[in-house]
Amino acid sequence: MLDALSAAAPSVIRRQDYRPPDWLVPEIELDFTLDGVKSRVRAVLQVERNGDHRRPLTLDGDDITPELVRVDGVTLGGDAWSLDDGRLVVPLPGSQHRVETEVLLSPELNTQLMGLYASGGLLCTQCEAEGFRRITFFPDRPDVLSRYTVRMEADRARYPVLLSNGDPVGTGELADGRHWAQWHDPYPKPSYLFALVAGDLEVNRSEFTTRSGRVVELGIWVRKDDLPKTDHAMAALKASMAWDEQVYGREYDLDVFNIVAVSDFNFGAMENKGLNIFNSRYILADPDTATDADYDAVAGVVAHEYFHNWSGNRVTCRDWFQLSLKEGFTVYRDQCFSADQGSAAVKRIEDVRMLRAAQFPEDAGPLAHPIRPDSYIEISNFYTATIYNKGAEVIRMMAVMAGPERFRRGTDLYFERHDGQAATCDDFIAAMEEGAGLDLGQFRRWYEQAGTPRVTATLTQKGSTVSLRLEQQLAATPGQPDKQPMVLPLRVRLFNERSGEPLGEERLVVMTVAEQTVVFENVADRAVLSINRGFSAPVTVETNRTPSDLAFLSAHDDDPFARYEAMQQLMLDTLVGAIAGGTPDHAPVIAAIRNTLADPALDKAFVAEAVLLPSEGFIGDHMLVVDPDAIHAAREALRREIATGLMAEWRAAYADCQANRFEYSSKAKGARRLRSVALGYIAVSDAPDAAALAFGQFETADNMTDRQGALGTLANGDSAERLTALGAFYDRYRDNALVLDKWFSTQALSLRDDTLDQVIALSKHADFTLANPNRVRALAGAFAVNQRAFHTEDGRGYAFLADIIVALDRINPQTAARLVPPLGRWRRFGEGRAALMRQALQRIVDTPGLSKDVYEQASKSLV
Ligand code: B3K
Ligand code: ZN
Repeated sequence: MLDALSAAAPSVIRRQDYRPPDWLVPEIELDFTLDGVKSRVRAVLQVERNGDHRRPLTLDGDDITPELVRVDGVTLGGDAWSLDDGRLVVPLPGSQHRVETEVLLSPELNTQLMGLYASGGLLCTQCEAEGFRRITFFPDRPDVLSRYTVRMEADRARYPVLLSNGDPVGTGELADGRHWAQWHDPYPKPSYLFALVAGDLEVNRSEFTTRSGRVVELGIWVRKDDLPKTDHAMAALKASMAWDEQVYGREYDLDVFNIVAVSDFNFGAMENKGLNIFNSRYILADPDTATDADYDAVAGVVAHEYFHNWSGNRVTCRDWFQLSLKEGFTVYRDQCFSADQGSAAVKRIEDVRMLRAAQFPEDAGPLAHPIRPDSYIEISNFYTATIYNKGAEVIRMMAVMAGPERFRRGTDLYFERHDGQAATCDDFIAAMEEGAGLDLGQFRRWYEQAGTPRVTATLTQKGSTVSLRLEQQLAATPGQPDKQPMVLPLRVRLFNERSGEPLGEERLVVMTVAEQTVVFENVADRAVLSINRGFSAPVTVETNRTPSDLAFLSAHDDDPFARYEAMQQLMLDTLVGAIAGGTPDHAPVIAAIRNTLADPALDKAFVAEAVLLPSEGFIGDHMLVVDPDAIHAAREALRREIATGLMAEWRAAYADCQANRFEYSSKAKGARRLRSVALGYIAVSDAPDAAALAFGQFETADNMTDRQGALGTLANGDSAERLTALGAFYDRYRDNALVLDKWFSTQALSLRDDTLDQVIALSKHADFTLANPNRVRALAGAFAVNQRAFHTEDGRGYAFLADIIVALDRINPQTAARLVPPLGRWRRFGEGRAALMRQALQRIVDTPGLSKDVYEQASKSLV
C-alpha cells in the first residue's frame, strides 16, 4: 500500500530503461515448512555476477523480512545487508556465491491472493507477475531463469498432497504426523512460473503419450466433491496436447502435468511450469452446474494454459513490456484450437464480439496503450484486452499475410531460436520475417501505436470498372498525438447483386498508406462489397453500403463472419438512425432475420448469433455521446417488433430446438443457444404464455444452459415467475459458489428498471463477499457492463462501484483495480454523467492508503 506521501507519485517503470540483470541465479533450492498461520521459507540461491560491475546483489522483496541472511555458509550481521524499499541489498566480493535467506509468511492473512495464500483450506501460490517476491527474496524479473528444487514439509492430515513444478523426486514421513515431498524442475524458468500447492485434494488421473512416445501422467486435483466435474477439463487437456503437436509441432516435455483448481483466484488460471493453477470456474463442469459457454471456456482456458508451456514457458518474456509476446500469441493459439474443436465461424464471431466489447473501448479511452506498452506503474494493470485480445489479432494478421505453411515456418524458427530464452516481441517479428518470408518493417507499428484504426471504404462503379477507395485514420491516444499509417490486411470480395454469386476471387488487400484505391475490372453487374472478411484486421470499417446491400450480404455472403457482420451492421444502422431521431424502418432487419431463420444450410449456433441485436454497450460505442436510456428504448422497440413480427418463426424455432436429453455436442449446443434466443424474443413480445413457457423450461431443464437461459429471460421481466425462479435457483444452488455467482450476475445484468436497487441490495446479501474475486466480478463486474443500470442519471451506480473499489482495495488491490475502467469512460457521456463519473474517480484517488494498482487506473482515468 502507498503511504500518504508516495501516493502522489508512485514510480513509473519505462521500457527504454531495460538493463540486463546484475546477477543471475542458475540454481535455487526452496525449503517450505508449510502452515496456514505461519510458514517458513528457506531459500538457497547460487548467484553469479552478470558482466563486469561492482554493484551489490539486490533481491526483490514485498512485505517480507529476512529472519536470516547467510553467504557461503556464514551468517551475516545486520550491518552486512540492508533493506531498500523492500529489497534486500547484499554487497558481495566475488563473482559466484551461495546466498541463503529465511522468511516467515502468514498465508491465511494474505487477502491479496498474490504470493503464498490460503484458499478453502488449501495453500497455494500465485506469482505472475511479481508475487514471488512476497514468498522469498529473489531477482523477481522474467529474464532471470533458474533451475528449481523445492522441498515442502507439512502436517499430513491437513495437507496430504504436496505439489510443485517439474517432476516429483522424493517423499517421506516425519515425526508428529508430518511428511515431506521434493520436486525438481529441470527446465530453467523465471520466478513468475514457480508454484506450489498443499492440501487435501483428490485427483482425476489419466495419461497422454506424446508423438515421440513419452508417457505423461496427467492429474487434475480438486476437492473430493468436485471430482466428478473434471472429465471435460481432462478431455480438453488431452485434445490440447495433441493439437499443439499437430499444428505447431510442440510436444510436452516433463513426465507429469498437474492442474489444481482453487476457489479464490484473481483471474482465470496460471501456467506455472508443470503445475497449472486454475480458478475453479475454468475447470469444473457438469451439465447440472455449467452452461455450454462455461464448457467452452473451460476447454479454452485449459488449452491456453497448456499452450503456454511453449509460448511463455520454454520461450518466456525478457521483461513485462513484452507481455503480449506470450499472451497475444497464446490467445491466438487457443482461439484456433477452439475453432478447430467446434464451429469456427461461431468462435470467430464470439472472439470479435469480445474484442469489440472489451478492447475497442479500452483503445478509445484514457487507459489506451499499445500491445507493447512504453511505461507502467503497476504491471498487474496491463493484463488487458489490448495485450491479450488485440495482441492475438496482431498475430492473426501475420498468419493471414503469411498463409498457414509460411506462418508455421515462422513459429518453428521462433521456438527453435529462442528455446530456453527470455525473448522480446521484436524477436518474434524477426523470426516471422525470416521464417515466413514477410517484410514486417511497417507492420511493427502495431506494437507501437495504440488505438483502433478506422477504415472508410467507398465503392463506386462506372460501367464495368469498380473502384474501391480506402482511407485509414488512427485517432490520437494518451501520449500519442500523431499517428502513422498502419498495415491493414483486408480480405475483400465483390458479389453480384443480381445473381447473388461472387464476382471473382477473394483478394487480400494489404493497405499500407493513408489512402489507396483498388480497381476491379470487367465487372458486368452491380457489385456489392464484402470487406474485412473473417475480421482479417482489428479495425472499424465504414462503407457506403445501403441497407439493401447489407440485407443482401446477410443472405449471400460466403464468408460466415461477413454474413453475420452485415446483419449486425444493418441492425446497428437502424438503431443509430432511430436514436438520432429518424423514423425507424424496422422492416429490412425483420426481413433479414426471417431469411436467416429460414435458411436450412445454416447451423443453429450461427443463426442464434446472427439474429441477436447488438448489445446496448456496442450501440453506445457508435454514438458521439452515449445516451443509455435512448439506446435502451430504441433497442427494446426493435426487439419487440422482431418478436411480434416473427412470432410464428420464434415459436417454430423454439419447438424445433426442443431437446429431449442433454448432450454435449456442437449440434445440441447450437440448438440450446437458438432455443434461448427464441425464448427471449417470445418473452419480449408480451405473449401471455411467455412467462409460463420460460418457467416451464426453467423447471424441467436437465442442464444449466437451459435453466440459466430461462432464468435470464424471467429476470428481465415483471412476471410473478421471476421471483419464484430466482428463489428456487438460490435454494437449489446456495452451496455451490460457482452457480451462486450466476444467480448474482443474472440479476446484475437484468434489463429491468430497478436493477441498480437490486444490485445494491444484493451487495448486502449474506452470500456476497469481497474476499472472493469471482463473487465480486459476478455482482459488481457484471453490473458495470450493464450500460443502462450502471449509468442511471443520478450517478448512484458510479458511487456504488466506487464504494466497492475503495473497500476491496484494502484487501485485494489487483481485483479492485480491474473494476475501475468503466468509470474512465466519462468522455463518452453527456456532461451530467461525465461529472458524476469524474467525481467517483476523484473520490477513489483521494482515498488515503490507496494501492498503486488502483491509483494508476483511477488517476489515469481522470485525465
Ligand atoms: N499468465 C496468467 C495471467 C497472470 C495475471 C497476473 N496478474 C494467465 C494467463 O494469461 O494464462
Ligand atoms: Zn496467458
